[in-house]
Amino acid sequence: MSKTALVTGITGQDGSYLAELLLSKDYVVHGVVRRASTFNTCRIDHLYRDPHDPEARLFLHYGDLTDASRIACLLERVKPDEVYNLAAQSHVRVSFDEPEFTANTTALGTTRLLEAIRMTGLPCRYYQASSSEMFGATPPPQHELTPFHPRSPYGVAKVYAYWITRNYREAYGLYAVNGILFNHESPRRGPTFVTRKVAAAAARIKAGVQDTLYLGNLDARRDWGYAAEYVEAMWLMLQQAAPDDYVVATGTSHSVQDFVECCFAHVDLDWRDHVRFDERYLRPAEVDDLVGDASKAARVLGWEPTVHAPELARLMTDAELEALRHGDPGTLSAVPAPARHQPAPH
Ligand code: NAP
Ligand code: F7E
Repeated sequence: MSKTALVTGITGQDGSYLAELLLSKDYVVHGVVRRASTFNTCRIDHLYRDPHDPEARLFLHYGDLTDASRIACLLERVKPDEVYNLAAQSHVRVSFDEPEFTANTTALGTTRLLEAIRMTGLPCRYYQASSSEMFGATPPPQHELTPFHPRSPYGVAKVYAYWITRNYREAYGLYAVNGILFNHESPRRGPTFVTRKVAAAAARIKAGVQDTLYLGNLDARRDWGYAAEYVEAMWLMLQQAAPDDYVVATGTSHSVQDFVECCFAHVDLDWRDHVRFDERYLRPAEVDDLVGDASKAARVLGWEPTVHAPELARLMTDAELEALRHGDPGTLSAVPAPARHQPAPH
């Protein structure tokens, strides 16, 4: 019997890799998609088949984490064995502009989903997409017992979501886990996160269609891994005998400047000729240094990463060059045009 999974945030970076992984393991996958005036499914279009096709195993449903009754209906209908809650307003800089919306989706959305599971009484397992942003100002290395000190409305919302997940585990006996994932990137990363922004700019500058890249703080250090590997850890967390929380990270850290240097060097450019500072990309409070200790995930789950930041920078830059060559953004969800108007700095 194949298992059934319900995935919120299936249209995002991680949702698309997780859907691929689950389908490869013979799951039936149901994804929650927000209604938008433009299509927002480009990261999963390659997985989708007409639902009339008897071979179809991926099904999409409109829904939103701010809509509790819809979430409960979907749970009743799908009756999943596993629920992966990946949906969030996930951009740290944007969370300073939209703190209330971020809390509503990223924090309260988690409660809505957990409460719907509790009320329907379904015996499903629950994965919560927790984040290294919860550690914020606490110095590295960070592990499962490190105290939280979030530095953004996003980080604060994720701390709430972390604790409500633990609370439902302790209070109601739900099989509910927190995956505390450090930054993970890929060619499918949203175009306004720094790695994708830098990789896209390096490729565009090399191709002669852009000249300058504006960035904020180059000194921040992150533990960057590869998203395609991190979704495997999510799945492993739901296959254990008992629920628990795990840090998922590479254990290595690089500065934003290191990442910039890697991407530009890969296309034989000197980043200093093209990168300019713009204070709009600074945050009111910054997270300076994140380095995860994922030894528990290695010991218990048998999970270990193989891709580290320099290789990630090269593979992301190569993907941007390839997309430019084909003039086809494909699943890369479009290389951002420099002239595109954005409502707020990212
Ligand atoms: P992402 O690319 O920004 O995807 C977020 C997903 O959430 C998208 O599918 C988005 O839909 C959906 N969403 C946003 N608001 C929603 C709402 N109100 N109702 C329903 N769906 C909503 O993020 P990601 O990088 O894949 O990350 C997945 C999860 O892991 C997020 O919870 C993120 O906070 C967390 N996380 C990420 C990292 C990382 O480094 N990537 C690290 C730690 C934790 P649209 O496509 O319509 O916008
Ligand atoms: O910033 C600096 C910025 O936006 C990384 C999310 O997935 O990971 C992500 O959050 C660093 C920061 O990711 C620009 O100040 C400089 O120090 O790529 P980011 P993030 O804030 O670490 C965590 C784990 C999550 O959970 C989140 O959902 O880069 N930086 N200049 C810049 N950042 C951006 N975005 N744009 C710049 O121009």
